[in-house]
Amino acid sequence: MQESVLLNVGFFAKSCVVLVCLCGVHLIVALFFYLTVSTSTKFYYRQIPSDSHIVTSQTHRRAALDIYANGTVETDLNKLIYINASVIKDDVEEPAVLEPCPETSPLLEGPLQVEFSEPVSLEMVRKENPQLMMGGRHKPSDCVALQKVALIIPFRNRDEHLKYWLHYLHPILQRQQLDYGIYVIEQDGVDTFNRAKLLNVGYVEALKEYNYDCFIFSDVDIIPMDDRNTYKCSSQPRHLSVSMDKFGFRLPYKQYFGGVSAMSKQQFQKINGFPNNYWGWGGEDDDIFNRLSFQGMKISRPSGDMGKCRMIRHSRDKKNEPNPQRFKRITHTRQTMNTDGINSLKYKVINIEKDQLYTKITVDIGKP
Ligand code: UDH
Ligand code: NGS
Repeated sequence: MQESVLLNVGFFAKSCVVLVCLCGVHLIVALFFYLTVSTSTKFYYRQIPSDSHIVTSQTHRRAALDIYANGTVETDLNKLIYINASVIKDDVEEPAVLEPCPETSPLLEGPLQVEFSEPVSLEMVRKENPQLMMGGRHKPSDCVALQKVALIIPFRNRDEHLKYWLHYLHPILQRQQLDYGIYVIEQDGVDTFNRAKLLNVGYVEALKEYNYDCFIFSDVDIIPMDDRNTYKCSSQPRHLSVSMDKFGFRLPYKQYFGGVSAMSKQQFQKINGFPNNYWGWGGEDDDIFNRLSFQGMKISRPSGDMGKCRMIRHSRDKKNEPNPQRFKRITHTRQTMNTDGINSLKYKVINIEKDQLYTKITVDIGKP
């Protein structure tokens, strides 16, 4: 009898040990899964690039969960963008969904101090803008930009001006919440300069890289003095440098369209781009104005207050002397615009340089 009681106690004790062991194993397994999942969540968040779009709306997260699994997916769907990471688990993963940016950016500061007395270096500008992607590209991280904007700069031997332009413009364009890229189009060789042809090249080359819908054509020496002068396109072609210091902060004449202008892809195509045959200084901007008005478009402009800008003082460049043919040419725009433009553009790309701050494309555009 005593023996059987002892046997029963022994059996009971053993059962308890087994039970405790089972609980332990269960705990370890639970702990293992908990740790694995939380680590993968942390990993997921680390994997999101700095420029991707992180989201808060729970409804949109659910929608994205239903639609995508595995891999990075970026698509425009009902104006929302979904970016998913590897493993999707409804209660763990939070796919990124973005809403469109507001019509007016909340980041704007208004009037800005612009001066050119302190020297700037490219290294310094790179450090000021660590968030840029190669080629001088950027887009907002918390909303979908309303426009994809290519900024085209005609260029030769103006490195000092380019540094100031990049120093001032990158922060402004980011505050304006644009999805943008900077294209410096450099004329190769020493022949007569041709601003409008370089701008045509910039349009074509930028479109090879990304589906831009808006093009800003900017001289390298003009800096806006107010970030409310948004570098984007409107329903009509837009002139942005309307109130320059060198003209006493006024338009020099009503049809003036030089300096900085903005045109959508459709507007640019409608006028067959810019003329290719204005070699040397002057007249090409008047020809562009003529093209736009012959196609029934009107110029839109910011107010004189918001449109204030500064030009970096400089002397006339070599091989950009006033073009003696310019007055005659602008009287023939109607006859020439359908055959001289983007449809007749010929050039040869010599080099493409990708910097953090810009894409520089050196081109042979021939000579007069
Ligand atoms: N550009 C160059 N290199 C050149 C010529 C022109 O990069 O050799 C580009 C540059 O982006 C410049 C734009 O073309 O901003 C327009 O050329 P511009 O600055 O020569 O034209 P602007 O009308 O000046 O601004 C004309 C000469 C002014 C002489 C004033 C003398 N006091
Ligand atoms: C006009 C030129 C434009 C030029 C504008 C401003 O006379 O190309 O002056 O020039 N048109 C002709 O010559 C036909 S500026 O004062 O900026 O040098 O943009």
